[in-house]
Amino acid sequence: MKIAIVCYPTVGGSGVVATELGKHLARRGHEVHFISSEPPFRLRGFRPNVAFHQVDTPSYYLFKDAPYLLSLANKIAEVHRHVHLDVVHAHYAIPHATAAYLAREMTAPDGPRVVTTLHGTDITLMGQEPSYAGSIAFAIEKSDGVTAVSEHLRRLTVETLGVRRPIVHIPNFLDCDEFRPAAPPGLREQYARPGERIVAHLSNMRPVKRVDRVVEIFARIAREVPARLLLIGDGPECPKAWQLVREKGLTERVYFLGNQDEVVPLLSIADVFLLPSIQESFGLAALEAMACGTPVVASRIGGLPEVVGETGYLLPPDDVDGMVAAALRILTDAAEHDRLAASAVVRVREQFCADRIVPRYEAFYRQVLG
Ligand code: GMT
Repeated sequence: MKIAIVCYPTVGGSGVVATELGKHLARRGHEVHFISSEPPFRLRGFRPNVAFHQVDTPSYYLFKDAPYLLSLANKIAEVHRHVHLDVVHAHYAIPHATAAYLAREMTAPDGPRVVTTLHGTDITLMGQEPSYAGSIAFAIEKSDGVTAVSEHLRRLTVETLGVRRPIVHIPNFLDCDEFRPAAPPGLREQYARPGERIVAHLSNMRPVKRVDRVVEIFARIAREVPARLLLIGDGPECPKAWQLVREKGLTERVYFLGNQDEVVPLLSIADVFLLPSIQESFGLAALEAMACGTPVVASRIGGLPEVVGETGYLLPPDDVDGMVAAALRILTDAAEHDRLAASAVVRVREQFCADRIVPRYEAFYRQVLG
């Protein structure tokens, strides 16, 4: 098939999943066309069967913001006219599903089929905004096929946006050859002294991730056991976290590592992974930690129970005491740590590897193509 993948290029789960899907589809012999404002951050180097098409957004003094939606729709239509796409797969509904819909109408009657994957805040935050809700619901309804990354998100979309077209649940996935426990020799010693425990958090540091709470939980853990915190990622909440770390006198114990291309080594040296988000439709970072053999302590919200299952501890998002206690249990009881770590690796391998999930997208495209 000839498949266009439309996604955000920035660090964030939806862009990561879209990029990995495109890479795997290309490896399986499909012709893949990424369409975005920049090359997606996990799409590096030359890959057979992969092309990247950059969307230009010329500005004009009348525009407050350049109309990306129009340029994107135009680019999808242009690519289609040239290569005859079978499917345009929009990752994250806003504005990608609308652009794909416009492109299909612009190239009717031979336009590509539109598949939209809902990732989370496109429904849970932006989708609830009165200024966006109607047009988002419309674009979802007009897609030829819609998927959601968790059962929770699928249900929520039907309930809150009143979408009537069937939405298929296809979970996120990982490349299990890459995501596995792999701690490079000597790396742990770079971050922790012998006997110290390592706590990790990975996110794009948006308010929903509650990075301040990560620091708070860590501060309480560090009172009980010698420990270090790895904060992986960057985003608007970072300055707040820096400040909190200084206020709590933890500067020597917390590493702000920023965005990292390769997270497997860092996740593999961690003893526990914290994700106390307010919302999480899936929680790809938790899945990545699990794959690296790191037990998760996270909020029992959204799609996280579907991801973590019984392999970690899930608590109400406000239950800081509970999260501290759960993390301490993992950090002080080696048998409990090892039991959770082993079951997390098995769960990822049995349910969330690319070789299980990518064929489900292929089958879905075929179904949509009739
Ligand atoms: O957090 C965001 O708003 C970013 C968004 C994204 O585009 O990466 O994250 C959502 O999609 C990820 C990939 O499917 C999920 O793993 C995240 O749980 C989801 N974020 C939220 O629901 C808050």
